[in-house]
Amino acid sequence: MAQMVADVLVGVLEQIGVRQIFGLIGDSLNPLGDAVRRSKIEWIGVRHEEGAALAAAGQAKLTGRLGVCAGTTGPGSTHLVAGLYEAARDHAPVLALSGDMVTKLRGIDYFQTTEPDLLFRDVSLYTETITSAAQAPSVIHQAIAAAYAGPGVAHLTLPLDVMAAKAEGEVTSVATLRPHPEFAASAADITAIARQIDAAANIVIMCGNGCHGAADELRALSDRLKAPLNHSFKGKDIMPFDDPHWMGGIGMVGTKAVYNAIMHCDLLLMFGTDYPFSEFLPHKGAVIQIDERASVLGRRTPTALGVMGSVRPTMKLLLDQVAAKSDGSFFEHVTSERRKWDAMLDKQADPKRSRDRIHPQAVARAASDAAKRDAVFVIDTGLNTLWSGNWIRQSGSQRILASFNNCAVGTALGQANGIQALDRSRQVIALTGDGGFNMLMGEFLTAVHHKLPVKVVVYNNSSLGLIVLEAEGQGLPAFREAIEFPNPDFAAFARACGGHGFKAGQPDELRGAITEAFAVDGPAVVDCVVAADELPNMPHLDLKLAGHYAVAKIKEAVIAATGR
Ligand SMILES: Cc1ncc(C[n+]2csc(CCOP(=O)(O)OP(=O)(O)O)c2C)c(N)n1
Ligand SMILES: [Mg+2]
Repeated sequence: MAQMVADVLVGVLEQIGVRQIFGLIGDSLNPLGDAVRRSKIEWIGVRHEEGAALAAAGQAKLTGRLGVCAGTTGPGSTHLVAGLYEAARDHAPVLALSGDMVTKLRGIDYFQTTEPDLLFRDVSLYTETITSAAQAPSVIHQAIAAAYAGPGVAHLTLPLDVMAAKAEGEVTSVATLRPHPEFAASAADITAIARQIDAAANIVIMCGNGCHGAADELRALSDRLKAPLNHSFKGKDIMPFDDPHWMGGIGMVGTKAVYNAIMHCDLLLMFGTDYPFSEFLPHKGAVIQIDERASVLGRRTPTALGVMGSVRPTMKLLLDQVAAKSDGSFFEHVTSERRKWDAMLDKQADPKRSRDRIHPQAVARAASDAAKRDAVFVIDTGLNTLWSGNWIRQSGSQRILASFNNCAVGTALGQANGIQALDRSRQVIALTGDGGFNMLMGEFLTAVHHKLPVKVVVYNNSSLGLIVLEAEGQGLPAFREAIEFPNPDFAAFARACGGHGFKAGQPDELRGAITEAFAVDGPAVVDCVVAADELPNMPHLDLKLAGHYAVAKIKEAVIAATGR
């Protein structure tokens, strides 16, 4: 059979190591589907295209390699868009494919008309329609190159007639389509960093996503400088929770020990992080930032020195130049503060804390304790982010992903499905609020259908819990009618889908339910009914915010008494 343009596209994806395409087939995607059917690539049919985009994003975020998703003409592709922000905001390379009607029907308000290149404009670094067989190879190459260069989302519109047309040539320069290699900072920059480090007393090192793979160098630098290490949420999984250098996170997924250390240090080294919340960054003292991305240098807090480079090779060179410090008192102080904070976390997570209700911290801790040493955790958005983010005790070989910069509810299961498809023997655990699970619970059917044994832990508080806190933080009473909702029996739902379902309604059921769910062969849901009134820890609470909570509480009391 003569090659179609669709075969050219699938052929290059196969060559660069893409193993799955996540999508929902339909009219204009049929030539693509046919080419996939004849290839080594697995087609993973989802229940909602947002699930396809999330799966591709999850893969790309975990591996740094291209994830691919597809939606058909019009509505099939509009459904992709929301999920693609997960890849766009977390800068992960994804190729999104939109099927489209035959070219002769464009521009006349035909059935299912959209303008995909316009629709995908904001979420994509590159978007183009393939308009002819002759143009296809170079545009396909350019799209994948753009996704890797960002990294981010590239999008192609695929008109049905062009995809089914006879191919005119293959994609060339395939070897150029790969993640970019690490590079060290310049010698002059390294000398400048070393000079400032040598002149500073109390130093803190903040480790972001760019520090993955650099744990040994980070420990060596921490020892040399007597500098505590802390991490952004994206960096939490780099080291085991009990590594003595690793003092915990910053901000709401963070510890008071780290907040105080950052506020009182003389020099903060920001390595591979674009941590966005400036209020948790130093108000005084100096900052040096090292990152591969020139555009992130200096944009979150006043920065004395911004250096372009990848963390690992830059640190290797830096270790040859910086002098050892002898005063360990700052490090020891932060260590003792961190121990106190950890003891407080342990107390809050104790399943015996209340006899009649499960505290959400205990859910996170139970999942963490039951997880395999190389498990992948995928965390959803809401109050549950804080429970999972603060109470998981990572092993150092586990991975932790979340909707980091997109902060979108309903994203964990879809991403978990994509990650699980990469290796069905690895344990993948999605931790989600009930609001988040309800949003895309149909993607549990995708897991069952494609034998993706994801484990889903649901924090069931019958509420969009974080919104209570957000409203009160703005001095507004919580709008209960908008925030609270009834849930189905999630365990029964899981069984009805063909998966396994477990429920923990009382503290003494929690560990058993989670352990059993993690042990079963195949996808499982654990419905954990948790206390809805639990408040997260605030490593930093200013007077203005405290005042807003107080005002909101008074308004809520008045509503309770008067009904208005
Ligand atoms: C897609 C999306 N819609 C709405 C929001 C705003 N939002 C942030 S957290 C949250 C509540 C999530 O509720 P749930 O999943 O039950 O988690 P909980 O806070 O109860 O743990 C909402 C609606 C968002 N971030 N993303
Ligand atoms: Mg909830």
